Amino acid sequence: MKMTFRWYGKNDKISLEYISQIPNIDGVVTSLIDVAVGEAWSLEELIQLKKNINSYNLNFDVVESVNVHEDIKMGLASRDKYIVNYKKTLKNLSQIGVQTVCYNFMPIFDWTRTNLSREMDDKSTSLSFDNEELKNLSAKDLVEKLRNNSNDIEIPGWERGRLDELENVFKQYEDIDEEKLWGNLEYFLKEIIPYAQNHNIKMAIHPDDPPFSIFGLPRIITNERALQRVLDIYPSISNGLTLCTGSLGPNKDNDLPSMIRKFGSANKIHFAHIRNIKRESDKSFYETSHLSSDGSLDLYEIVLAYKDINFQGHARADHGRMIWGEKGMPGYGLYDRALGVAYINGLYEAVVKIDKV
Ligand code: CS2
Ligand code: MN
Repeated sequence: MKMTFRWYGKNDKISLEYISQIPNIDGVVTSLIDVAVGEAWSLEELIQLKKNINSYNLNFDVVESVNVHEDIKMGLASRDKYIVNYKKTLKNLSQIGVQTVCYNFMPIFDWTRTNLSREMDDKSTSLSFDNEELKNLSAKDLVEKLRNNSNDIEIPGWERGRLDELENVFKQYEDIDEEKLWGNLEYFLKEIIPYAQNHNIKMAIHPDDPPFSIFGLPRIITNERALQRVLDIYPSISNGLTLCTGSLGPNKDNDLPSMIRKFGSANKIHFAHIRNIKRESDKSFYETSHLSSDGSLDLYEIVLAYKDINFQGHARADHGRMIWGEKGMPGYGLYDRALGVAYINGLYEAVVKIDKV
């Protein structure tokens, strides 16, 4: 398992130097954050970015994310031009040696929470999702609420331009049900996967977060059956998964260690996101520290499953809380994610060594 850390490029307050000081960090995962969704990423900028990352002795093997333009998700005629751009980006990424590209297929909203700074008993703050609260909010209310709640930081996946068009986009989704969305994903994969394979890039779809419909929008990448369906659309080494425990975890029926064993032993997990959440009532949850006893997921069992399949891919500690007075990008501060890495390192060392006793 190669341990990585998500870094938001020059907009990130966390420096590459700090990241390089976290024990066992192999590299960062990042993206060209300022390029609008749907535009091709330039080779020159990628070369610069890689140089900068490498100068801190960090690798740049994984991109998170090359986002998919809404027109592709909606299946509009204009999708073909965005697919052409997507391929250009993949080609340029392959030229700088990127191996894995994480992406998602969530309509309109990327990861969604109702509170970006819920205060815990110990005064740390955390991201949370309250399904009852969501029922009383319109999509627009939620966008406003989160914008006022994000320390003035533009949250990736929630970029202004795209969300300002909200009503319009919602209207366009009115006649897109789950099966239509599957069809649009199929169209995208049949174009992209063979191209990625020719360029030695592994695509890794990120599950929907949370793994159920919100605001009546279809969400399809939610469980084991769905992940298998993605893989069956175009079987290829380049058609794989980002197994995100925190995104799949709010649904208690998702047995994560068993999914890791199943998809991992078939060589389909290209990127592992490891974090914990605490389930509250049905469909409500909050993000906890990574520690098993703090949340609903057993991180020991999860890491053990990765050891059992001899996982050689990239992993990262996913979101963290805000602790020690840090004011950072929601979910993406330094301290708690670094604690997460240290904890995963410890679990990994233990499960490997105990095996040899
Ligand atoms: C989230 C997402 O769970 C997560 O990792 O922070 O933003 C995720 O990075 C994207 O949806 C992947 O495309
Ligand atoms: Mn994730």
